[in-house]
Amino acid sequence: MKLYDYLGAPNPRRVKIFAAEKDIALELINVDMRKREHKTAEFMAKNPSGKIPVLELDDGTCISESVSICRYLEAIQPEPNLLGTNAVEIGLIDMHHRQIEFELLSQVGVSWVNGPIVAKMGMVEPIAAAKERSDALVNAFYQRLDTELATRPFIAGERFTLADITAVVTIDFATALVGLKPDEAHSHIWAWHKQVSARPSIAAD
Ligand SMILES: N[C@@H](CCC(=O)N[C@@H](CS)C(=O)NCC(=O)O)C(=O)O
Repeated sequence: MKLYDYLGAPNPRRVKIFAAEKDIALELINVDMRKREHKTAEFMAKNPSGKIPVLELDDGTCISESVSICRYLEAIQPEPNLLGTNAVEIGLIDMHHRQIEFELLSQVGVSWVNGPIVAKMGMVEPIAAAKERSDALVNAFYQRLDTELATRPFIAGERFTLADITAVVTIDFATALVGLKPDEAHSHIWAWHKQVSARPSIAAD
């Protein structure tokens, strides 16, 4: 199986961590985003959205969307389970994961797109007011997350799941490239971050 990837890009990173947790080997194909290789006709035939990651199966089937790829990987390699084993757990993990995606990752994305690095690339006109709003939403979400992580060890409860993978990848990207590092006072976030970052799947990436 091939994974179309770009080093440092958060979405492929979460798939690579998910696969490593399950000891699934992926052949990584570098798509140079600086050269816009993700917008070529050849790549758009694999994913008309023009985004990475894409998982290409040996028969040529292409699956895009990080979570869809993770669902496929969980189906072919159920252990260790990362998406839930019974109805309640599946619902709760999905709930927490969607909140991380829709309330944190998406807002970090808005701050990124309207921030100085993307502006320097000259691809889109930054909207300062949009960044101001998304920065505030990210910081408010960090505050909430810190409170929640005071009551449980992992994002979705008592064990490590896809929700932790998406959260750590989002926070690392926000810290390194978007200027949105969680405040040092968020001790529960940082204790959780230290614990998950020590996992071989995350430390190796
Ligand atoms: N919803 C998609 C988002 C994928 C995505 O936005 N990937 C980024 C790299 S991390 C990308 O390819 N951006 C290029 C673009 O939006 O044109 C997923 O979860 O995989």
